[in-house]
Amino acid sequence: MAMLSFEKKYRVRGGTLIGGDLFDFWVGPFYVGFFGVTTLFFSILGTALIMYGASLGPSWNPWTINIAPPDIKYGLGLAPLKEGGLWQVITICAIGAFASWALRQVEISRKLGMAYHVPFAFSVAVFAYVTLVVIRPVLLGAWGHGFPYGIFSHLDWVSNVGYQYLHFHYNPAHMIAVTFFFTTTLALSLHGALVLSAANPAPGETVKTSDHENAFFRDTIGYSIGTLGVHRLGLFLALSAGFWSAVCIVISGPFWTRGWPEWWGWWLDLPIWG
Ligand code: UQ2
Repeated sequence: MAMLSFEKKYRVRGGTLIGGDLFDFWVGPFYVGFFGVTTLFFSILGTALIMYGASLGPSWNPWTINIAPPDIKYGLGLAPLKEGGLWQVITICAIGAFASWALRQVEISRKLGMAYHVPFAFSVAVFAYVTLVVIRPVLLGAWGHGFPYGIFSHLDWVSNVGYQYLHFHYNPAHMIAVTFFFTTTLALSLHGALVLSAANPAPGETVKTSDHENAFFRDTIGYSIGTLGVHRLGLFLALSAGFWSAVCIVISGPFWTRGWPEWWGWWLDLPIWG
C-alpha cells in the first residue's frame, strides 16, 4: 500500500522552500527535501547524545534512564556536558528536528496544493514543548526549570512542579486544557464509532454514506455538525488542548508563584456573598 498506482500523479516537482531542485527527490515512498536531510541530522545526533547520556548514567533500565537539565546555578548560560550541557544540546536537536519536520510538511503541502493545516497543527504541539523547555525556563531565568528527559524522571518533574503550586488542578488554564483533552476524546469516540458503523456494517448489509451519519445524529440529538464540521471541531478541540496546556504551565511561576487554590480568592472575595 506504500505505492498506490495513482501516487506518482502526486509526485510533482517544486514547492520547495529552500534548496530548489537539489533535494527535491524521493527515497522509496519518502519525500526527502532540504528539511528531510536536516530532520535526519538532528534526530540522529540527538538520539546518539541520549545514548551517550544513558551510558554515563547508573543504569540502562529504559524506565530510569535520565538526562537532567543543568543546576539552577548555571542560570541561562551553557553548562558542562556532563552537568546538563547534554540536556541543552539534546534540546537544540529536538527543536531542530521538530522545526525541520514542520517545514517538510509545508513543502509537501505546497507540492500537493493543500492548505497548511497539518504543519500548523503539528506546530501547536511543538509550541507546547518549546513552552516547557525554552519559554518558561527563560522567563524564570534558568535552564534548570526545563523538564528532565526520562520516563520516570519527567513524571516526577510533573508531580513535583504540580505540588509546588499546592494543587495544580486549581490552575484555571489547566482546567480548560483538561476539559479540551476530555472533549477531544468524546468527539473522537462519537466520530470513530459513527464512521465505522456506517462503513463497516454487519455481513450482508450495504455500506452506508454520510446521509445515514447525518440522519443518525438528527434522530438522536436533533443536530448534525456534518462531515467537514466534525473534523473542524476535532482540530479545534485538539489544538485548544495543546494551547491551554502551554498557557497553564507558562503562567505557573512567571505570573503566579503561590498555590493555585489561592488564586480563587477573587471569587471568595466577591462582594455578593453578604
Ligand atoms: C456528526 C457528523 C459526523 C460525526 C459526528 C457528528 C455527519 C461523520 C461525531 C456528531 C457531532 C456533534 C453533534 C458535535 C458534538 C459536539 C461536541 C463538542 C463533542 O454530526 O456529521 O460526521 O462524525
